[in-house]
Amino acid sequence: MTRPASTMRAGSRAAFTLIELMIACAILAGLVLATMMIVVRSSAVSETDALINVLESDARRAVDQIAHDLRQAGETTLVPTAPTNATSLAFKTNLGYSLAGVQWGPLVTYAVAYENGETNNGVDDNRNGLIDESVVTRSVSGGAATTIVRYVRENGLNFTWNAATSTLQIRLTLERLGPDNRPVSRTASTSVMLRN
Ligand SMILES: [Ca+2]
Ligand SMILES: [Ca+2]
Repeated sequence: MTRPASTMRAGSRAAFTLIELMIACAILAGLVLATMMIVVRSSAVSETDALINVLESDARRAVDQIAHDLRQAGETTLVPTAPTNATSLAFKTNLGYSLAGVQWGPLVTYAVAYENGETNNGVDDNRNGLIDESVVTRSVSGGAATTIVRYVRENGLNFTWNAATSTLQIRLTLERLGPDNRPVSRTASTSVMLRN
């Protein structure tokens, strides 16, 4: 027994509609997936941008603080003298003049120290994703050291004397883990002309 032609047309039309529906669903799923990937990617990008802003701002603030101290420093008081890629620096600042000459202030020291739980061993001891990360400390006359900035890359603080221009270059590199667990670092630097 043969089915009427109208029934066959209706059946093929229904099958065609089902295929169309499946294709439409596949396209829709693809679009949703692509949109989700764009959202996730742009979210990671904006998190990285925010982290970069924090790193740049923290590095700049710390370098500016060190430079502020150094502007009144005496060239002859620098320890080490004429530093080249030194990771610490001590100096005295000029407090004024008397008959005896320059009145030097107490010894100010900027240095790096390993972050709490970190030791110098090439291993991430405190499990924060950063290896041998440090902090920059400031101390006066050998007193208690105050941390002025954290997340300093190992050996990320650097002082270099330029005798030709009587300037001291300060470089500081900070590093933290980004949203994709890859390290993001930023460096701030400045040169200070010593007045004394
Ligand atoms: Ca670590
Ligand atoms: Ca370590």
